[in-house]
Amino acid sequence: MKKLIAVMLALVLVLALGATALAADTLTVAFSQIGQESDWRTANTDDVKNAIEGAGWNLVYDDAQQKQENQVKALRNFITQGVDYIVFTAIVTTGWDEVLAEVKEAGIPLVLIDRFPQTGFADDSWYTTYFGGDFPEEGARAARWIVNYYNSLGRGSEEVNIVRLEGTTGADAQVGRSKGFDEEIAKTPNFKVVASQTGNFTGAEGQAVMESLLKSVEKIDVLWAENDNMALGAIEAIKAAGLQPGKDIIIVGCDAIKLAFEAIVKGEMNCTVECTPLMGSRVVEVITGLEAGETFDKVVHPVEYVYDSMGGIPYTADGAALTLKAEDHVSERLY
Ligand code: GZL
Repeated sequence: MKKLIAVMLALVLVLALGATALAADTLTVAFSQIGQESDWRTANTDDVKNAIEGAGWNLVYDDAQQKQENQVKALRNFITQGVDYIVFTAIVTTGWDEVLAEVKEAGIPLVLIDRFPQTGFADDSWYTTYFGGDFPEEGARAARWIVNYYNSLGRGSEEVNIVRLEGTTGADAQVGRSKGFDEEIAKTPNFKVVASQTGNFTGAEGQAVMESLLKSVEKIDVLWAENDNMALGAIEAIKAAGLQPGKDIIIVGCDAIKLAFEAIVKGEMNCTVECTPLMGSRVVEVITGLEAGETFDKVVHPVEYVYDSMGGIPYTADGAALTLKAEDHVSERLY
């Protein structure tokens, strides 16, 4: 009997050691996330976290609560913990050189998603690959849609006043969307941005800024909001001012979240430019590939569309891609 117990104890010990060894072999992937400012961000967080854990890897997650200094701290903590990979989206484009040099020095592969950090490094060896929206193109699509929408109504030569709610100042998505929009809308001088202010990608700030713009801007024909949450906040302000959003003021957003589709179906919004938050499968594909010695293109953008109330409005530079009707796709939206 004693012999049997000894054998069983030995077996348990071997299994326990084996399991520990397995856990030690399991990759540890760290994810530095910006915060929880929008529906897009929540969908992005959930999708990436679920994919990393779904791959059987250990996840080390940090929510920076919208503060760059918290992201810098998180990156340094990841280095100290000796994680195998870092997944990173930069709240703003500047201020990263020192800590990203430390990440490179530590030899931890950096997988960039969503917002791209600008650096002064001599080459692009400091990161493995970037996956995220083509922000200047997203801004240009919004501008093209506005002009083509007015043209479709035979009103393309009117003087059209546009107000803009910008995203978080200095964020890659804000800088790119504003630049892309401005360059495109400049081709039709009768369409003018008469006021532009940050709403920081949040519904509450978008509503507050729109309340103030409604008082200060004499004639507003179009609102271009650099994300849907700000557009939805602005819609509340427009209604409170006794105006009809989607009719008295044309509303264009960005992200293509389900709430925007529902607002378009309700007639309170007119268009949303897609920017997908679903990046988890790409993160797993990249890390799995890197583990197998693969390399990846440095910059990869997902295929994205534009949805509106009517369909058929051109939104690409070549005029080939046409908008899809939101009401035909609202049921399939995942976030
Ligand atoms: C875009 C992303 C932006 C979204 C906003 O890739 O960085 O940040 O458009 C989010 O909704 O807050």
